[in-house]
This record gives sequence, C-alpha cells and structure tokens, in this order.
Amino acid sequence: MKIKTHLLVSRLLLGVVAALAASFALCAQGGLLQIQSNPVSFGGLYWGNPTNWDNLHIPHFQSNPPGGGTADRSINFISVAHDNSYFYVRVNFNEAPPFNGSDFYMWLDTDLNPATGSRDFSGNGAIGSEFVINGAALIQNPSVWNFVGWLNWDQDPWTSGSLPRDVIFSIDRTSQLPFVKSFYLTYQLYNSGAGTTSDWYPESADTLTGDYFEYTTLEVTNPLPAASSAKYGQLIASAAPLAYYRLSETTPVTVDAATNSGSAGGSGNGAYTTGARHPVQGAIV
Ligand SMILES: [Ca+2]
Ligand SMILES: [Ca+2]
Repeated sequence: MKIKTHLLVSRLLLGVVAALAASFALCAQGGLLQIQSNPVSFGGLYWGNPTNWDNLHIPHFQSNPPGGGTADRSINFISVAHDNSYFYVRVNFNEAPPFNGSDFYMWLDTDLNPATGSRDFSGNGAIGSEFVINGAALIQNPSVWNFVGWLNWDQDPWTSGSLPRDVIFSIDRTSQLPFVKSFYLTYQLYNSGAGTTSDWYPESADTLTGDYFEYTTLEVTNPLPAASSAKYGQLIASAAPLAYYRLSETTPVTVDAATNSGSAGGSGNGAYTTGARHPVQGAIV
C-alpha cells in the first residue's frame, strides 16, 4: 500500500530554514539523550521522500552504531518534524526488510512519565509508552492493544530483502494524537523470522535505566553550551548547516583606538585596523 497525502499547509521555504536553524539538540549522559523540535513546511514537496528531508536539512537524532544490530537488522537514525497538522517520522535503516507489521515498533511515551504506560513488551523499556506504532498501525495502550488507525506511509526502496532503507510515516495530530505536544520515543526493529529483537534505538532503550529521545512541538529552552566549547561546535553541526566556519577566538581583540580631538568628542573615536601603523614617530621631530 502506498499512500501520498498532499498537505494543505503552505509556507515559504525561507521560513522553514529559519525554523530549522532554531531546532535544538541537547546531549546528555544516559536517560534522555536529546530533545528536538523541528517545525517544517514541506510546501509542494512530498513528505514521504527522504531526499526532500535531506534537502530541507531536517536534523537527525543521534546515529545508532552502524552494524550494531543483529540478524540483518540495524537502525541508523530517526528524524522527526511537525507542522500544524502532522507529526512526520523518518526512520533510516542500515539493514531492514520491507516495512511490515511484524518487525517494526516505535514506542511513544506521550505523558513524559516512565511510571505510566508499557515498558515495551519485555517490561524493561526505558520509557512508559502510551502508544506503539506497529508497522503503520497506531496502537493506544499497548497492554490492551487499542487500534487507533492507520498511518500514511512510504518507503525507499520498495525492493524486497534486508537493505539500507528509509521508512517515513505521518501521524495526524488532530485525529490520531490529539493534545500531544511532546513525547519520548524509542524504536525496536524485530526479526520475526529469527524470533529475536535485533536492534534498539537508542541502543540501551530496552533497559529500565536505558536511553531515549524526546520530540516536542514546543520551543526548546535548554541553555546553550558555551560558544568556546567543543560541544557548541557539535551542536551547530548536528543541525546540518550548509556552511559553518569556526573562528576559534577565545578572547576579544584589543582595539587600537584613534582618539577624536574634534568637537564631537568620544563619539567620534575610531580604531586603527589592519595596515595602519600606530603609534610611530612622525617625519618631523
Ligand atoms: Ca544499532
Ligand atoms: Ca508514560
């Protein structure tokens, strides 16, 4: 089944770039790894095409170790974006079979409370999930399996076999996840043929003290790291800018002042810049 939904929302691409520049990822040790908010306008672009995600520079949550999975299953990264109508989720795999309802599970903790909801099927998940997305089926309260509805989705490629693959789906914010502004997320890629869970995203998401990510439609207000720190450079790079030039200046440049002696006083002061020699002895002594 291949469904394409044409969005009614249309905004200027320039606004998208500005909004994406405001997106933010905070790195931490253990537990909550990153928070992101990526408002987007696909405009006339098809949201189900991973190339469009790349061209719009929609950030990724941090990558999973390549080859970290087993049994021909490996998750690379997840990317999430939203507009007023939908959440959009892109899952990029190093190895995955065609999208199906047996192997693909996205866990969502929509009240940001690990004490409520399902700790995945094992009871040991890092988050307490109110929803699970099994293939393209949105399930509420996983312990009783309340079917909410089908998600629109696409994948690239559609070729069979365990391959590098992108799976993209959209969740209707009004009819499918009403009132949800933020959620914790993890992803589980199962191998139903081998009968084993073959990769988790993040890697430790299946342990009670394991890692997970947060996506929010709200403004992320975490403090930025110091501009001189290595983490600041990593943060800017995580937003996939077209260009980023780091000047590595840690102390302000001392200005060689040219004091104004006219009636404007200090407001007319200037500065000697590159090429000027000051002070030097004059030709007349
Ligand atoms: Ca992995
Ligand atoms: Ca919960």
